[in-house]
Amino acid sequence: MENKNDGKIKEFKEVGKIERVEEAGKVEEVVKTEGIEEVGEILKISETIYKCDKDLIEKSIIDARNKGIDDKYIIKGISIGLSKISDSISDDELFMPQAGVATKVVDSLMDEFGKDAFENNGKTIIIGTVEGDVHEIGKTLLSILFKTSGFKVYDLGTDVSKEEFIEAVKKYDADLLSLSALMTTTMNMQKEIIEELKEKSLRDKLLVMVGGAPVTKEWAKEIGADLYAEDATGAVKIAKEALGVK
Ligand code: B12
Repeated sequence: MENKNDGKIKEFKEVGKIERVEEAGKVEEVVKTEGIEEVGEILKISETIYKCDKDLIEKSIIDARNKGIDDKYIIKGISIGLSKISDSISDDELFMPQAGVATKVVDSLMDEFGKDAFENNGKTIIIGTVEGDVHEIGKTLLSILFKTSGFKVYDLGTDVSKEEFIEAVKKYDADLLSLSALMTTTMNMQKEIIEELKEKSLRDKLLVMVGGAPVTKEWAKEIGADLYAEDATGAVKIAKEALGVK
């Protein structure tokens, strides 16, 4: 298969404390306040993630650890790389199987980071793909980006029933419920879940966000969801705004 992705992160307008600007074919990295070594490692990790190569991703993270780089910088690299993947899928620059590889590798590494490595913005998100739907790549990408952005995340996986979502909302006292559906045949579950939340009087203090390839802003409005985003980076931004966190 042709590889559309050359592995180069071409432009970061503003990502955390690093600015990368491409001018006349030359990439300039403008470092605001981070130490030089950390920035180099952050960029290395983000680029291996964007290259979607399992071995390179693992190696870049192990290397950074061996150099004593703090996990919070490693997580920043992961976040930058996955955000770029999300943007590239939207722009049709990246093949889905590649995104699937990167997401799976990163997901399998997430448990290695201690709780203290993540920022904590005090808000809790429950995420899952709705019942009857096993598509997990976009949902997992979003789940990791929520985690690396400071949210406490409970990822219920795929093919999650209405009842399981409701139980989790109660159990974890969630601030936001994030429902992914990748098929026109399963989108309706998002509606059913919102109706069930209303019936169980759980709707008022909870924001519901819907998304997935067939989901539109109009659908979100029609079923009474609070939030919609087209892709994972947009979802993080919108969730932060809606919940009033930085
Ligand atoms: C990979 C894939 C599979 C894989 C899934 C592997 C896995 N572990 O996830 C496998 C092979 C298992 C599969 C199975 C099936 N698939 Co499929 N699959 C796809 C495919 C090619 C890519 C999906 C994907 O991973 N995209 C990459 C990720 C990153 O993108 P994404 O999921 O869209 O997520 C982004 C956004 O949508 C958004 N997002 C996602 N979730 C959420 C949630 C929220 C809250 C927000 C805000 C945003 C958000 O952010 C993400 C990143 O930016 C799509 C085609 C397509 N172009 O979408 C078909 C597709 C979704 N599949 C389809 C079908 C029909 C099936 C099957 C029924 C096929 C079959 N006959 O068996 C089964 C269904 C199984 C089931 N019960 O779910 C159809 C659905 C058609 C429809 N009815 O709408 C599609 C559209 C293909 C097609 N053109 O026909 N599939």
